[in-house]
Amino acid sequence: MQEASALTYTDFKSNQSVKWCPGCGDHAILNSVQKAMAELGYSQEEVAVISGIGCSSRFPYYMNAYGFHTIHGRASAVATGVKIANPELKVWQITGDGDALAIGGNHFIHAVRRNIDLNIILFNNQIYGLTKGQYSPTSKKGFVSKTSPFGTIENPFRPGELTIGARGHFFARTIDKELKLTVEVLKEAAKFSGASVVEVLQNCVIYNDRTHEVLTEKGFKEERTIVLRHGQPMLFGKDNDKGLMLDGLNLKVVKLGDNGITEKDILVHDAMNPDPSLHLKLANMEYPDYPVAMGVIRAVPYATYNAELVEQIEAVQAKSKIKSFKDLVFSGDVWEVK
Ligand SMILES: Cc1ncc(C[n+]2csc(CCOP(=O)(O)OP(=O)(O)O)c2C)c(N)n1
Ligand code: SF4
Ligand SMILES: [Mg+2]
Repeated sequence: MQEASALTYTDFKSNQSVKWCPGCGDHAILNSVQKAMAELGYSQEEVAVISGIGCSSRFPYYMNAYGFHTIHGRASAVATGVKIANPELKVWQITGDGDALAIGGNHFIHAVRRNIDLNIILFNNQIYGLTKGQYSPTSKKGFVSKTSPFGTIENPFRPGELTIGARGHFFARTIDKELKLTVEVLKEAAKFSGASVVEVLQNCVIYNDRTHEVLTEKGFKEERTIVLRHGQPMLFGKDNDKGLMLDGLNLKVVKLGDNGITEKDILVHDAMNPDPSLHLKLANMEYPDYPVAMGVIRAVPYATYNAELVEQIEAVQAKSKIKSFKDLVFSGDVWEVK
């Protein structure tokens, strides 16, 4: 894949006026996606952006590329069809926490399990934005909303846990405000062959403002998040003096220098390990017990459904008398081989 494009990010902007609320995190994600596509060397006609329904799902209107704003919860189903019908297309699926994990939960887990080559960007604002503030499957337990006036009494999905539990091979996390990291992660997801799920923590200024603020607060974000990079030690903190170690089967936060701990004792990130155990623990880390993991947590190469489907069709066709419809004749009410 070519890295430098003749196109710039503005070439991926459509002529539509962007209708998201001022200050919505979706604006930054749109810019990051456009920048990533330009840096990946994409041309507009090789990209299809498929969404469901939600504020985030308005995304295809704002992209100068092929696109389809489909129906609620069905982004994965339509994106699957698009990829299978034209495997050459680079298919980016845009979906919200409601669209992907409530009404579309079933389609989402099966697209992930099948490892269809899609770039699934999951906008997680922990709320239904478009329908004006109902709680979603990722809202924190106890969250007060129009549909939970006394607080929710259910545990939220954790998108990373769900993706890995559905036998997903790629999961990454980033946050709307961190444009550089988002572009980096989106490019990694695009280069990965298979279903890449990128959870983007997104702020809805109207119905769930500041829900992720604890992770972006100036002066604290380095203490409350850890950016994982394949092959690098799991270090974090303003002075890069904290790290992660294993304590039995659990992760433990340690400080370099305490009890003689040196960088050599710190875990090195292996995003390509097929064993999902450690990736699951990293994806599930929550503040304040742990820093929240950002970056590519899991990226394990594996056969894709779309490639295997093409191979299977070719293998069956090679042995079959039927090469095309021309080899068939309609006889009575059935098709028969000529
Ligand atoms: C079949 C169907 N059921 C319900 C709705 C109403 N509806 C539209 S968007 C939405 C939730 C959107 O939430 P999310 O996917 O998190 O997107 P956001 O607006 O937060 O970006 C719902 C329930 C619908 N459009 N179609
Ligand atoms: S309602 Fe929330 S998610 Fe929707 S556009 Fe406005 S700020 Fe963004
Ligand atoms: Mg939402």
